[in-house]
Amino acid sequence: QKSYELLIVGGGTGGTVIANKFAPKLGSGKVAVIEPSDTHYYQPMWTLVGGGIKTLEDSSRPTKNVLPKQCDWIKQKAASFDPHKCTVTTDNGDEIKYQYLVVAMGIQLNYNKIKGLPEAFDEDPMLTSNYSTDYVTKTYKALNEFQAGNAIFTFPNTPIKCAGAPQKIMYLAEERFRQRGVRDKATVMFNTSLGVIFGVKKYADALLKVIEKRDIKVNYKKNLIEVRPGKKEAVFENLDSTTGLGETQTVQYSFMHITPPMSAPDVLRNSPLVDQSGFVNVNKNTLQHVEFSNVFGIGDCTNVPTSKTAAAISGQCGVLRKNLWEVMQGREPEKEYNGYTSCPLITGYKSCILAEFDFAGNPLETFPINQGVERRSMFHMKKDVMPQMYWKFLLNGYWEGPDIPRKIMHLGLSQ
Ligand code: FAD
Ligand code: UQ1
Repeated sequence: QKSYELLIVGGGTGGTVIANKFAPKLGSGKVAVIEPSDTHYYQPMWTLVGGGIKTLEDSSRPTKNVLPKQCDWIKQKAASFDPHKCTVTTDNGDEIKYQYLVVAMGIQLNYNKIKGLPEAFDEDPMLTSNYSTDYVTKTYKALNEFQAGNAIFTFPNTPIKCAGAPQKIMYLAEERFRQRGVRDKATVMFNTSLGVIFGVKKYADALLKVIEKRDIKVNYKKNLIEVRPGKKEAVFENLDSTTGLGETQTVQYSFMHITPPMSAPDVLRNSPLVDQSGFVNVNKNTLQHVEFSNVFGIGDCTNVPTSKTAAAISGQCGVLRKNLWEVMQGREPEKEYNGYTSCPLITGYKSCILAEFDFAGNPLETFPINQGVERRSMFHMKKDVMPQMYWKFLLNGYWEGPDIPRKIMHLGLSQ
């Protein structure tokens, strides 16, 4: 049986950041990362891949190149957790013991919860999804083949990662249709399970203006439940109790971008680490597990009530670094996460609204300018600056969110 001082489960954004913060400090053989995938993806780039601005290769690096050399990479899937015995068992039956555990397994995509999926993706080239490496490269091809009819963009009835992504690709598509001269033959529609376009009012108001200007139709409380690629039909369930709850509606699609229902990973849901929602049950401020004090969680797999993004991980990783270190020294965790998260809401091939906010949904903007308007500068931030920040600084453990730059830039200014 192998044993580590720190075991990290999941080597995506959160797991890799934490490995890079602790492995050099604790030394060789002390830290292990359980991660089944050979490839690490910068998922925020997939919106741009779907829009034809970047390639899938641009968004990837070999896992071995992003993990620190001092850590052991266990190329397996975690299969079960026993936090009372401080062990994790992997798919091949190995039991690994830990002193401290960080869970960073991300969120699970459940395409199969929609009838007809995932098979329909193989049958119909006009069905796409930026959320998966299997389908993201279909998106731009389909946008270039689209001729006429309904272009539908969906938002599921579950928590998801990057709540802006389902509509960002819609704005790129709408502009691409205009560039290609097919816009007047297209009906662009956003069918969302939610009752609002975005959770923070300031940015929701800005997006509704964009939607009006671009002649996009928004249908609220509509949840995709079935796809029939042969007939090019999409079936939506009505979630609105005032207009026939549960009734279904069949809509013809020419093109459809699907954001799948998501959940905590099954392995976690069947473990003692989660709350009734299935997500890892941590203190939202300290990120320490509420029951097991030697366990922490970071990112999309936790029940921290903020929007699930890589930007949120930038806000969480410094808190986790400090608090885990305190606990390792026998002290209490003191640093508190404020819920910082961000969503660069791409609204076209040269524009972006950079939403940034905290737990309360109050805007927490880095730049001393109003970020609630479409800006070309923010598009370049998203396209050119953020990827560099991700690979060079965040993953390596050198970027702990924009708290300090925000304070500096706001010195002497309002806020
Ligand atoms: P991930 O980075 O998803 O990592 C989870 C890891 O756990 C994976 O490597 C996986 O292989 C591993 N894993 C899963 N199961 C197991 C197991 N059983 N055992 C071991 N390992 C396992 N964020 C932004 O900040 N800005 C954006 O603009 C943005 N846009 C996005 C657009 C799209 C289309 C998508 C899909 C995401 C976007 N995000 C964005 C969200 C961002 O990518 C995620 O929030 C972030 O990657 C979460 O990090 P994580 O470490 O929690 O999970
Ligand atoms: C961020 O730090 C981050 O992680 C690198 C992102 O992930 C892609 C983001 O989208 C954003 C917006 C931030 C925040 C950084 C700044 C400079 C506002």
